[in-house]
Amino acid sequence: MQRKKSKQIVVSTGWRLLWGSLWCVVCGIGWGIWQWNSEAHPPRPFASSRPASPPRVSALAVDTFLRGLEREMLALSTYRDRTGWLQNTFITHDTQMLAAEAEARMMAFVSRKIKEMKQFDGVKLSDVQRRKFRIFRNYLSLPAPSQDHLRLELAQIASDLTAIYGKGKCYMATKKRHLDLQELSAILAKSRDYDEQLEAWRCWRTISPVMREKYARYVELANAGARELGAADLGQIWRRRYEMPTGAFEGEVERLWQQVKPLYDDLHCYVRAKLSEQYGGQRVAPKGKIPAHLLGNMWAQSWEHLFPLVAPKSSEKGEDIGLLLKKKQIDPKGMVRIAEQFFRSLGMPALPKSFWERSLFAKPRDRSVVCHASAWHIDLDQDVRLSQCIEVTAEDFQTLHHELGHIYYYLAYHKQDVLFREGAHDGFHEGIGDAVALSVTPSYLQKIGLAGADAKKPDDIAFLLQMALEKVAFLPFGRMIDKWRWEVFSGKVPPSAYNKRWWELREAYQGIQAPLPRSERDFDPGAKYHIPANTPYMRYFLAAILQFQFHRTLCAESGHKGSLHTCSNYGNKAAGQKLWQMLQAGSSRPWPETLALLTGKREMDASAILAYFAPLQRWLKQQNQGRSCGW
Ligand code: X8Z
Ligand code: ZN
Repeated sequence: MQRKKSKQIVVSTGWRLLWGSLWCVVCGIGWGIWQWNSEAHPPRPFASSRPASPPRVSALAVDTFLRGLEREMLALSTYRDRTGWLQNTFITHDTQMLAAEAEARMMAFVSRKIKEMKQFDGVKLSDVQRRKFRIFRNYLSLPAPSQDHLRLELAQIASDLTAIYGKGKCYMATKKRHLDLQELSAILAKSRDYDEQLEAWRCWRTISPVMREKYARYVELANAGARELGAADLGQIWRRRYEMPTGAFEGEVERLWQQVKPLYDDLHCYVRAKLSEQYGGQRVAPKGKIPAHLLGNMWAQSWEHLFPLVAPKSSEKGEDIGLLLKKKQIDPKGMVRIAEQFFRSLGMPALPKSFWERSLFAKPRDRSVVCHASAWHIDLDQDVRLSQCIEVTAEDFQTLHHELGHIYYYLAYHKQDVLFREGAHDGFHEGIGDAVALSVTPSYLQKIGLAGADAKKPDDIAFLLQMALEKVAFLPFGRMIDKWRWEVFSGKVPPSAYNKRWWELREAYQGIQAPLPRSERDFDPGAKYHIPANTPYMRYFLAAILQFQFHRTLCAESGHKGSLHTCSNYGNKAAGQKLWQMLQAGSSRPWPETLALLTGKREMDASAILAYFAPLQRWLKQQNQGRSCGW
């Protein structure tokens, strides 16, 4: 996640920081080695033939090394994030080059430091030192080979892929013009015209075939980088971050997936039946997979836009938050203020002034930007920013809370040592804002005056169905993306099978299918942001589970009685205090400890999401009676 300023200043400040910190770190290391030498090999008057004793390095030498490393890392990551922010909010040839160079510098630094760390092999380290070494080894999501030209090539490819996605536009013949992702998404969300939706779906997938070759090369290079770090491939680096024995993390993910799969199956069965009624059994086979373009979302990853189509006819459906916001003439910035107010009601601080000055809240008309929402921690201190092309919709209101979750995490852990300024694991980071947004209930909307006192509240089932379309529908998608990537990184899936395997997994996990023939001339994974952007995805699956665990704990802290889905922690300082305490810990301890700090339990566990949706699941089972579920 990353950050701005005028180009001139970015470059000059960046170089100053770089040189300054390089100098300091060189001092630090020099001093560290000197210490090591003088302790392990005290001057001896006569040569001895005794076998060398294992190196003994003082804790101080390691601390000195780490302090230097963290200082330099801070400077480099700040520069990397400033150039990254620039590219993200202004995609041009030059910003791409700048971002790629800064990334390459960061990569070079990591390679160099990891080599230097070898001087401490066999040395007894403290828990904190060992933890910092481990975090640093797995720090990069994109480690590069140590040869300069390969490193630059990889950074360049990564930057190109992001830019191709960010600039993506395609021609829709029926509209006689080029459309971007936001416009195409709006068609999928609102249209009920099979062919129009199909055209929008197909159109977006024409932006990604050009990525295919670059992606295959990126996999080769990143794997080479990963192997230099002692991993079998890049997927292993990503999994190592969860601090579990090799293989155990995959088992953990599968365990969680099996816990929630029956709930997904019930939802799938119900939604398929409704779509079959809408589009006819020829187009949506009552026992088959659902065509991927009919679920209201470009990737069929969440289905909330289907709510009007699948909601029980006689139920009270409640108010659409997007309409409420529009009625009150609340603009994008106003939406951010409402979300900020929620976090403040939990006792958290106001967002810094610079956040309001430097963030991107709306899509600029005059330049290409990456519209996919992101939260940035530019200087790992108070320079936090949001980049989001906010539209006044319920979906973007939800996303805003998600992003502010990242930003409050940044603000909470900024006093930790640099290497601990991270989430307990990345699923925590993704789950905080979502956990808070679970408190955006109909009662809360009334309480803050967004909905009038006389506003209609949705029935429990309608409310839960709306939530399930967003949260439960997401689960298999969250599960399969990195299953695909891990297989690609391990070589199990070669470039010649990229698209085939992608659709096999989509079919198996989500029970959806491509509505048109696909081939290896296509590269459908590239049409999902996180693939070209190299953002690991398992984090979102974990977050989808964890957020309910967090919510359940905070509701207990607030003294909530009754069903979980009616709980809102708005204004509850005790709950906020507990949450803040967990956020402050950053990644300073193993995540099970941090999880226990909040929830009292060391395991991720799907029982909270199942409890939340239990009334809906009972209802879905009734509705599905007589239907043949599964695909
Ligand atoms: O990418 C995001 C956030 C930024 S971290 C907007 N999400 C995933 C996605 O859009 O695919 C949030 C939910 C899943
Ligand atoms: Zn996020």
